[in-house]
Amino acid sequence: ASDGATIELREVIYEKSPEGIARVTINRPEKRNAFTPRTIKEMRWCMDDARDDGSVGVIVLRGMGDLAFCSGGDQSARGEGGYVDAKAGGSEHTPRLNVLDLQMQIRRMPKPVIASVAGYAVGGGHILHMVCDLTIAADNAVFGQTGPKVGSFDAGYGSTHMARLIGQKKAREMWFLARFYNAIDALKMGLVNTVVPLAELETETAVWCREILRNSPTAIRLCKNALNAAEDGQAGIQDMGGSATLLFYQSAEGNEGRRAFLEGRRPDFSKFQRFP
Ligand code: 2NE
Repeated sequence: ASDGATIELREVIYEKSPEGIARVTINRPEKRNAFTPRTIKEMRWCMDDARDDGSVGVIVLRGMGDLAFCSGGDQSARGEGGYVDAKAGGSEHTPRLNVLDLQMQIRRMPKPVIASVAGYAVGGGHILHMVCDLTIAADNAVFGQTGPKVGSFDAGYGSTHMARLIGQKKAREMWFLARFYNAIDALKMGLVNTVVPLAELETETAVWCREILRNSPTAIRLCKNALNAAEDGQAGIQDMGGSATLLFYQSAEGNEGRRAFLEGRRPDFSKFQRFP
């Protein structure tokens, strides 16, 4: 991670390939890959590492096994006030909904994040795939929100981004009725990018990653910024602004200001063109 701190990964598997693909796998198949605060903490660490590692160009998010991508928050870890870690003590015993932080982290990741979905992507797991930039679904994938059945909801991206993806009527249907939808339904609704046979999910995901890796990382970063900014308001503009500053810092004009300050002279910006 950026601060050099490491974490023991117990509920997540993190792998990086030499070609630039980082893979984050939720590893709780016995619970259909439901997440606890600990799972999310580990996923956030992996995302941080993938962001900071310049050799990583694409991140794949997936679940262990063929039965589930993620079944949302672990209901057995949900106490009276929210999700807590089992046998946790101290601050870890505090109820928290840190999956919202992970959603924002994926959204702000300056590299594409691809959800590779086999089996169930439901509840908070459905929202995780929605906030990913692309979703590749296996033909056994099942999508849906279960919150209204178990006394939960996501009134953030889980609702508003969904409406952007599939439209207001369909989003209301998904939340109010809490039905499940198969992969073909999801493709028709615009929830996923493609559907492939389960046996081909891993190879097809790699094909998409490699195609992205051949393209300009800066162009992709700015496109992601722009697509987010239309929806994310000031936070989206800040993210896009950060990318603009990053580029400006690499320019001669940006460096003239820095150098002049360090050299104790007036900056000379006269040599820089004012583009039409
Ligand atoms: C995912 C689904 C549809 C799978 O059904 P099935 O029949 O394939 O498996 P089964 O037998 O239900 O589940 C296998 C094991 O996984 C556990 C089950 O309890 C079962 O355990 P055992 O009986 O073998 O001991 N399991 C599955 N999902 C779990 C979960 N989320 N928490 C704890 N244990 C889970 C079916 O299992 C299902 O409907 N699961 C519940 C989905 C759900 O309601 N998720 C929470 C929604 S709320 C949420 O995620 C959320 C939010 O709405 C807003 C913000 C943040 C989070």
